[in-house]
Amino acid sequence: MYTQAMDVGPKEERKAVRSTEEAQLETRFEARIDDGAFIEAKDWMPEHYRKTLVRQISQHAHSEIVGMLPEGNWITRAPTLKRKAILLAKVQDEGGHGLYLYAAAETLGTSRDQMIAALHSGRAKYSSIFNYPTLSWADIGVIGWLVDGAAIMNQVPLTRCSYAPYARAMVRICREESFHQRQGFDALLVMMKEGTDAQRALVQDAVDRWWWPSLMMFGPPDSASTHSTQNMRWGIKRISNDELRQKFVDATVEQAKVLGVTMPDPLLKWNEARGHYDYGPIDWDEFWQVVGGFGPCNKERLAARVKAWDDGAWVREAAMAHARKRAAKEQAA
Ligand code: BYC
Repeated sequence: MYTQAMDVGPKEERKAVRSTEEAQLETRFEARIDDGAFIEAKDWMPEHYRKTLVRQISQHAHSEIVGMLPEGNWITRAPTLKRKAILLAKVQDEGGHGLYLYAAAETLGTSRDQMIAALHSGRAKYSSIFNYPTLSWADIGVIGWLVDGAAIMNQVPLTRCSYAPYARAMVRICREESFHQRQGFDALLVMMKEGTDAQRALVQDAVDRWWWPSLMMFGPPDSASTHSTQNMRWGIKRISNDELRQKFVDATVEQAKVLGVTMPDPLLKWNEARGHYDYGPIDWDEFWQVVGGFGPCNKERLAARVKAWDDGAWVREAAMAHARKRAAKEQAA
């Protein structure tokens, strides 16, 4: 230590001290993670942990906000007052989820404006699933059943994520997602059990179109998942992409039997030895196309978000003017 200090100038010396301190902080941080402790916003954390969380939480928030669009498209066309009220509440819930999640990401030192600019410029991702069109009323039921069902499967483990503000936001979000999944299943059950042949055909057609994209929601296979190893190590991710996908398949196939629909997969079969359903190959080329911006509705979704942001400029300006006026009044008092 001594000789090193004599060899280097004051600047290098400070750097060496800082990096030793940082190494100690990192060791302490890793030990806390190993103990299963939660990390709070003001705790020290490695820069890579912070960046990873901002990436995931902001992408999650964007998914909730963009996810309002395919369902919002059907609010004016819901078949009954009851279904309309339920759908309105669900879409509003998604907006609320986006806001909790932006707030959780802000605790990591990134502003909401920065996150939204990243979405609008196409730099930030959002879930692939929201780039598919909602063609009939049955799609709304299927989104609740399959898309919210997949979301819950992925999000329940996030209530135990090592970053406490994200974990806390997920508790409330998961409760609301359960209601979303049930309302979707209920809407489909009514169509299947009390509906006409034409309505039953609409449900089957929607299941045929949404099944594979729902399986893609869990992300690439573990072998191609760039972030999984580090995220599992840090306790951000608790269960792998493939394991969650399998749990979702096992749960959903049983529910499909109750509904009386079939999944569009001839290879779907119970495997006694594994104790799980086997399923056919997922078209990962389609997934990467959609993630890369070339899905059926990517351009439309982003354009709708940018337009909503531009149309809302006057509200933001008015809120800022009001805040300035209040601050000036308080200062004068
Ligand atoms: N779509 O290394 P991987 C909802 C990206 S909204 C697009 O496995 P990770 C709802 C991934 O970002 C539900 N991109 O990543 C709302 C990465 O790219 P970058 C949204 C995807 O993070 C309204 C690359 O592929 N849920 O519930 O370890 C109505 C490699 O992947 C997708 C969440 O956001 C995808 N599907 O694992 C109804 C949950 N999958 O960033 C419902 C929180 C992967 O390096 N997020 N990519 O450029 C997560 O749990 C994880 O981020 C993921 C991916 C499991 C999604």
